[in-house]
Amino acid sequence: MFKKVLIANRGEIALRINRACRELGVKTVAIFSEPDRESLHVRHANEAFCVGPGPAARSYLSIPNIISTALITHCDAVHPGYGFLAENARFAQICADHGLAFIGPPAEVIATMGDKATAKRVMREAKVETTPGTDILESVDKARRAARDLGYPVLLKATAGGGGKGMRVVAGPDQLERAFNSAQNEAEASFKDGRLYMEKLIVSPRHIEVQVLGDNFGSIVLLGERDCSVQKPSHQKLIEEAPAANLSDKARQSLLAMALRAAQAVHYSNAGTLEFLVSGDRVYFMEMNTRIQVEHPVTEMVYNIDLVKEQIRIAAGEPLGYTQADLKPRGHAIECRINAEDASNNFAPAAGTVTNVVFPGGPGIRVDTHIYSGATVPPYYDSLLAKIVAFGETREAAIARMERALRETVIEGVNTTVAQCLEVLATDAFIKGRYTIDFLPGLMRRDDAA
Ligand code: MV4
Repeated sequence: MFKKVLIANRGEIALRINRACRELGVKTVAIFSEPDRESLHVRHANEAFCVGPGPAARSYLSIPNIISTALITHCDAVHPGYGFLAENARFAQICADHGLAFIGPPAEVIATMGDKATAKRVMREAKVETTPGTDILESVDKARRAARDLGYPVLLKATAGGGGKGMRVVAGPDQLERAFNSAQNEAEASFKDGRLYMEKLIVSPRHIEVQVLGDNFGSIVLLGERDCSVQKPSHQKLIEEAPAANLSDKARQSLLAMALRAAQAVHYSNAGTLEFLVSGDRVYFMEMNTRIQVEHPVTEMVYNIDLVKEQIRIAAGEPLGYTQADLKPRGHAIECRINAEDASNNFAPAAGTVTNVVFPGGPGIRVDTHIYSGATVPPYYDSLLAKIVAFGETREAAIARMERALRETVIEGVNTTVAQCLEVLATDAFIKGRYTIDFLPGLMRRDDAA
């Protein structure tokens, strides 16, 4: 096992990683930016070092500052968390080149999955069904022909993208050129890579993802699915649950079979997530995320497993020590993301000081947060304040518990998503477990009109 891990992140996930390390008897080194000096992740770590000013490019994304901190403090591994450098193949390779174990898959796997068009090609070759579409399109002309073949509506996507950046729905041929140019410009500006590919638009699918764990000896297990369809128009997830409600046996079987084939095809190791679009019984591979995800706690609750500890053990060279048959889910878990946001500014992420906070507790409730009364929310980073997770023996019990927990929650000083979460939990579509990716934008539009 490692002796000391550098946690290359901030916020709740830095705390989460610190907890896993402590329980494994591993020492921790936190890094922080100047505005994060008073953060909980700094206080809880064995050592902590400032790596730069507020803007992430000069602190949490500064590879030289992070690597030199890890080397000076004699760390033997780096946990990147999610966001920031978590899916940066160059960072993973630089860690390896400096004798630091990167707690994640190998750099080549990150690079392959990070290029979305390449990832789809690899999956098609592995006989995993992907959304019908093209490889990279070199010109508007090629895009026009491809759209005619696929049939409108189509979707242009950035190969360097994911998460919706550089993505455009094209309803008909008259919109194609404009959409192509604006998607290309956005991708070029965001990723310095303007290359686009095209897919047939799947109308009103569910977004369901599968958690995988692979060790360095070729063993791969699946930890079921999460339904992440409750997302804002900005593609920010609001509520996730495990297992997915009302998933047909047929859809679940193809989802899991495809996830296993996909993970095996790239010899996946460490924790990863395969994202699928599900429409009726049809399942299409969309992307693979080569990191621990924000919503990992819902899987932890139903599988009674610590995914972050598993990540660390795997990176330290330990075998999984269990097989698929040993993994049996139980009950139901729901996560609500509590973000700071400005309701008067189109729910944009907000900064400020949390003047008073009381988080919920009691049976079946888990709260992952770095927030305390007096904590500041700097403007530089994503505005996740807390994840409230409710477990129940049934979906109904989990919903009731979540509602109870949200009503116990007090957060003063910044506006949050607590009310939005409560609103979703009260809808017929959510209660019945019959919702798709169009559900939340629809709910929000009705709000705007009111
Ligand atoms: C799609 C799609 C429909 N058809 N691809 C959104 C983010 C990026 N990861 C891919 N996304 C989508 N790809 C095809 N062929 C719909 C979406 C999509 C979406 C996916 C998951 C969750 C929420 C979403 C909201 C809007 C669009």
